[in-house]
Amino acid sequence: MTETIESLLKEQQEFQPPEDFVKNANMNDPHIYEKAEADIEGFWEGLAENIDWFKKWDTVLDWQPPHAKWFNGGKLNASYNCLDRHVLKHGDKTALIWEGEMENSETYTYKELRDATARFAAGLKELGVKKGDVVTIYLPMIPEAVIAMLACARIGAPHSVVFAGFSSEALAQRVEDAHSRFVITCNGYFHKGNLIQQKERADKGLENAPAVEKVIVVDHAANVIPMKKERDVWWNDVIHNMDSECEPEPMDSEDILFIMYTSGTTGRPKGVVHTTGGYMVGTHVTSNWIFDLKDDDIFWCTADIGWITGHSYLVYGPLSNGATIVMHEGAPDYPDKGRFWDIVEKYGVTIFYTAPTAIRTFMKWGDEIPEKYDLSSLRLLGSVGEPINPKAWLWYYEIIGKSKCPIVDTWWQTETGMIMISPLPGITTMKPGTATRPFPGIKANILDDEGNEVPMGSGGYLALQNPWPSMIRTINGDEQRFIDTYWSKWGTDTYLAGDGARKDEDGNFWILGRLDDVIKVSGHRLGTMEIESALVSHPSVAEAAVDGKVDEIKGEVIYAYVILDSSCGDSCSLLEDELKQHVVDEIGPIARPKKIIFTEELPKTRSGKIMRRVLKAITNGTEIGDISTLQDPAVVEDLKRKVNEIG
Ligand code: 6R9
Repeated sequence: MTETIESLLKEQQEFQPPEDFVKNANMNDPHIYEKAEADIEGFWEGLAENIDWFKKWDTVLDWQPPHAKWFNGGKLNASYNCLDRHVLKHGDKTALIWEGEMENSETYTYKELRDATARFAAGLKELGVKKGDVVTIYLPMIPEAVIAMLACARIGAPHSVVFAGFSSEALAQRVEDAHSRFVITCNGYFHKGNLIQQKERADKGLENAPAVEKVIVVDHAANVIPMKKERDVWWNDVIHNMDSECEPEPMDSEDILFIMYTSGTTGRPKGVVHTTGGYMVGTHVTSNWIFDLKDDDIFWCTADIGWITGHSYLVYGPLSNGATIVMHEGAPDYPDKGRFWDIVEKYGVTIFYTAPTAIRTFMKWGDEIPEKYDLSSLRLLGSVGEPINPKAWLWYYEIIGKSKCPIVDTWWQTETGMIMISPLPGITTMKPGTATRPFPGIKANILDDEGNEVPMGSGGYLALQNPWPSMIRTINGDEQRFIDTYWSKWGTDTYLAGDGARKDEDGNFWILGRLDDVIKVSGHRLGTMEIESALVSHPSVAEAAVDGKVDEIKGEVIYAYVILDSSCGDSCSLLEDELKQHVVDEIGPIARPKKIIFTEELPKTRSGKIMRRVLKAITNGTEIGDISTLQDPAVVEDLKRKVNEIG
């Protein structure tokens, strides 16, 4: 009992950034918020000066809701900003420290990374990749992934990174949607000591993508693989004989830098389009102010480059700041549960950015693991991907940060490109569990269905009411979906984030989680309908409904309700495994349902729509509410009983 009270009191507790931190912070002017608000365009224009432009912009912002053009007329190159401009100043500074799964490592100075990038960029050109061609990158966490991204940026070929853990099917779908004729993959990689046959997986997917002309293969795991004549070429042969003088292509500010596929409310993932100038300005300044990057920092963002966090805060943001980044291939528990802290100690990591699901896992493993390591180099901690519960926040603060590192709880999305709500570590009073307040220049609010601000403390829809430089420009090939998804609830000038939130009396934003059919499993964003379409593609499944169940460690786990074509009788448990595997094959291991519940009926309205609200209550054992509009209210009791039985 006393422990509960104590922890409740702690949750109310406020934490001030340490004095030293405040004094030296890159941004410590508490009036920055009002200053930005007084002249938002001027604010962003000033920040754009931190990026090197081959030609300055004509206009800061051209806003025709919901279409924004930032720094229009300006010309720049993202790879130049991440590499060349630092080489001019300190080419020998370490840019990238790569720590492999097998405890092997590599480092690249800025000059080495620039040269490797330019060489590969020249090789891409030689293969026929032209400005505007989308290049799909299907690589694990290896240096070549960063080099490939930057090489694409260098020649103006938008990249589309597909998470290496995604299945063949998922790869094929994304390659096709992006009309990508070039794919970069590797022969294999290791995950927890097991060899993953990446090329085999890519080949299988590419059977369904005949338009692909070239597949570049990194030899990472030395496993022998078949190479398809004419189509496949080794990375080393691509760079062979190339010199490192491939000039960065001057890109228009609004030219596409990359496409990133993410989950939405339909079965089909959407290709979020980001452009060059605004994205670079946004990720540069947020890296600088929120992560307080200094010349001697060692910055480790644990996100995979297959997600937006890996794009913005492993690659573009920190490298455009000339920082030293750590990239880790592998899992936090391989070869043992101290792996992350071992890396922090080994490289003297100063800034560490990870997800709440990882923090909760470390917490479960016990304090004695991190306590074995010297974590004294750490000076700032970050969290991203889902709400961090106060208990996990406090653990992170005390056990990892030794009560001396500010924590930045950063709320943002694939679509926003950059962090939107977060403490500024040299200014903000922290409260465990809240991402605190919008970044200067960002206008966030909590609205009701009609678009009115909700009373203080009430829950509502999180909305963004100003354009920002790194905002999504469109959904690849589906402009209507772009408008319908984000800009239709209240009008084309207000962005619907999809999250619920509330604001407290200090103006802090508390994110309550998604209000749509998106779920977050271990910080990975998945669409319930994506998993449903995977399930119904199995010959025995007639219908499926998927839901997220709240989970202490993973945030949410997947519950799938399945109606079969015919009864599975005694072989239900066999089929359960088969269906789980089927989802893994269709999407990837991150989408594996935790439980499959076989049923005869789903909670549907009379018009046949699944009532998600009711399903959510069944899955989570919460108050069901009004079910009078259900076709067959008896199904609720039946499903509740089944869910109860499996615990
Ligand atoms: C960066 C990223 C976006 C969704 C977002 C929200 C959740 C992210 C959060 C958070 C609470 C935070 N989310 N950060 N919720 N607190 N600090 O995760 O992008 O994969 O597109 O997911 O993640 O629900 O809407 P993405």
